[in-house]
Order: sequence, then C-alpha cells, then structure tokens
Amino acid sequence: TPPHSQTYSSRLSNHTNPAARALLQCIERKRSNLCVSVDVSTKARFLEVVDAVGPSVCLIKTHMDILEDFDADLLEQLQALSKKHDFLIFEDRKFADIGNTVVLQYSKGTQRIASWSHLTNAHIVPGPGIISGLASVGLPLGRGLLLLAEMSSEGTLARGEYTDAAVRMARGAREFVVGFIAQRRLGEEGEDWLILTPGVQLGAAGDTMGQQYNTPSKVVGEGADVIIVGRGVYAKGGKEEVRAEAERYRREGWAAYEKRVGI
Ligand code: S5P
Repeated sequence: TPPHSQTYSSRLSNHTNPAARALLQCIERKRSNLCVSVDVSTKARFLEVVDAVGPSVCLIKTHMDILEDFDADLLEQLQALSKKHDFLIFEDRKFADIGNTVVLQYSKGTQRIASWSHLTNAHIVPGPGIISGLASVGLPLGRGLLLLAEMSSEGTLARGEYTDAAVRMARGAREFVVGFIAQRRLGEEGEDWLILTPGVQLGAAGDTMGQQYNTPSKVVGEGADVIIVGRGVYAKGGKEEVRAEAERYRREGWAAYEKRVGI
C-alpha cells in the first residue's frame, strides 16, 4: 500500500530520521495532523497563541526572525510549552544559500536554530550543497529537513520540473530529508515522504498578497500528512477563541485523514 492509504503509525517503519519518527508518533498520540504557524511579532502574543493551541497540535511552526523582542527566554518558554503540550517545533527559515553559509545560519547567530528546532526547511535553488551543509549540522542532533517542492502562492515558480527536481534531490539525502512542503502527495509508490501543506483555511480563498487557501479536507485528500494553518487559527482574537479554532482545524484534519485511509 502507498503511504497515502497507510496509517501514521504503520508508516513509522518507513522512517529512520528521529524527527520524522517523533512527529509520526506525536500525530498518533494526539490524534492531530495540525501544525499551527504562529506568525506574530511579540513574545507575549506568541507564547499566548502557542499555549492556547498546544493541546490541539502535533507541530508548532515558527518564523523566529519576526519576533521584535526575541530572547533566550522565549526559546526556553517555547521548549517548556513543547513538553507541557507534547508537540514538535518547526522553524520555517526557508534556507536558500550555499552550504557554507547555511551551516552558519542554522547553527550560529542569535537564534541557533538547530539547537531547538526539530524540523526546518530549505529551497532547492542552490543545488544539493544546501542539503549537505544543513545535514552536517542537523543530522548529529537528530533533526530533519523539508524541501520546498511547491508553494501555495499565486504565480509560484516551484512547479512542474522544479518540483520533480526537489524529489530527486531529496532521494540523494534520505536520512536527513524527511519530506516536502507541497500541495499534494509527491514521490513514487514505494517511497514515503512526509507532506506538509500550507495555504489551508476554512472559509477564505486567499489574502491580498497572493496566498491561496484550500480546506483541510481538500489538501489531506490530495496527500497532505500535516496541515499548516496560520491566520485561520490565530487571527480570531483572544486565547479562548484561538484555542477553539485550533481544535476545530484538528478535528477537520483528523476526519479527513480517517477518510483517506479508510478507518
Ligand atoms: O508555500 C508555502 C510555504 C510556506 S512554509 N506557503 C506558505 O504560506 N508557507 C508558510 O505558511 C507562510 O510563510 C506562513 O507562515 C504560513 C501560512 O500562513 P497563513 O496565515 O496564510 O495560513
């Protein structure tokens, strides 16, 4: 059976990367294939949203470089919430430089991404050196990498042959590259890549800057293993509303998964 029709737990045996395995296990444990993208710019709001959505998610996606008051304490508190609520962390840094530079960006600077982020992602534009650079830092720490094979935005160049090239590049680094940011299942039948899909919202077609939305049931039906929802969850307001929205997306995403695998 292709991964598309397998349960998350049965797919564990297809994965050796520690971050991929931890994610699959967390998804099953919490019955959640929801990742919330917390794209807010203050520490207080960030921690409020993470604490609110924590019970409903398998993964929190961050853009740590948009926090105005970023500090070491924020990372400590995020890691404490990750233990309290049982979720993994994905820094959406979209690395896109030569190997030597991404090694520095991933391991050093003020954020030391590799030290706290289980998953991160990269564009394939530079060629395979970006993967070997990131792997030299991430593999010893048990981290995993997602390649951007497709994007959700209107007019994206990441399609067709570009997407195929991303899959080929992933095949060359199977222990570290665990899957793709994509809009649908990628790879051949015998391959098991984790597909994480952004551009998900209920009741909106897009924003004013090219973002395009599909529903959880649509994208999970197309092969998404994890749905990534940002403004659909946190734009609603206070902590209780945000918590309720996250739970609504968790239920939708899980129902779509059960339908896909037929359980
Ligand atoms: O193709 C993509 C890839 C990513 S990682 N399209 C995206 O929107 N993203 C990210 O997902 C984007 O950077 C943002 O953090 C999130 C979508 O946010 P939303 O508010 O539109 O749901």
